[in-house]
Amino acid sequence: MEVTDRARSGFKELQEEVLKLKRELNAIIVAHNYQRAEVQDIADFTGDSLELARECVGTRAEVIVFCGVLFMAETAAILNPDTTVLLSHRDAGCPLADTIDMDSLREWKGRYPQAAVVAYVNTSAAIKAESDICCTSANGAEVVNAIPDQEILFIPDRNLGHYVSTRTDKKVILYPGFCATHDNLTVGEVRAARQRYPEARVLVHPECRPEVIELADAALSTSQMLRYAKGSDARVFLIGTEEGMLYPLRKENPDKEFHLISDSLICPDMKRTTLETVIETMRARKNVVTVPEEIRVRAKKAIDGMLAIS
Ligand code: CIZ
Repeated sequence: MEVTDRARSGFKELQEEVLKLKRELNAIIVAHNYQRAEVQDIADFTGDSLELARECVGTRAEVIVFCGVLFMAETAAILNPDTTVLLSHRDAGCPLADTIDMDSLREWKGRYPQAAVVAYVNTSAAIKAESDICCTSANGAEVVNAIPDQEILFIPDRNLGHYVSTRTDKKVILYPGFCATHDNLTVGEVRAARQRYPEARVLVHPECRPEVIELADAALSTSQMLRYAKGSDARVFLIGTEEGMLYPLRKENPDKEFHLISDSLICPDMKRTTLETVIETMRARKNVVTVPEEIRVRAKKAIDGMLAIS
């Protein structure tokens, strides 16, 4: 998604409007690594969902504007109960998080009553509240290996769960959810990209299919990709995650080249947020994300369990 100079000057006015509203609302703005470049540019913090939620803890701002998708804004609301959290687009959801609802979780728990439920952060607050502990794509294996249970019901991403299972001796039961954006990346696309850039390092997200991960040099969360690219002496990288990630990678490493493995690595929900939707959200103080206290307390326990380990 290359941005022309003309578009950039259009963004400038909108960005100034966002900054004005930010002062009026006493707000902070956080943006996920997958957001549009012009949205990342107006954020006080960018990062992965957990980094952002933690960045907000202790904020003196009255409002957190979360540019991302619903489960991420919920995590911010869980960790910051006294601050108003606004989601940057009303319909920005996560199809992966939606692959599991309370009925299916209870059914799977019934099938494996002895298993500990490890929930990827890409789940609703209600699902987190029904789980034993959370994990992110950066710390899945660390969490699974740290808890005493030998049998794990990993929800909802089967690819991340499979990746974790290759890093533990424990029995990992996979729930069949997946992120369509990552799951669509194919072995053929990775091979073709490698042919175009034979010298490149291939970095993919662990939400990709096992056979794609096998072809990569590393399977990394977005925060890990940033650290890897910075610390690596390689100059060219092929990236197998959502397109928005190219922006922070290029910004932090102007002397290196980053290419998306496939043009289809675009999450429609992440792209719903634009500068216009941020402005509408802030002007109307709308899309307030709340988590009922009874759910919040139990979901926070699952998140805190992870934070104590990782
Ligand atoms: O937790 C996140 O932010 C997600 C969804 C991905 C990542 O690797 O950062």
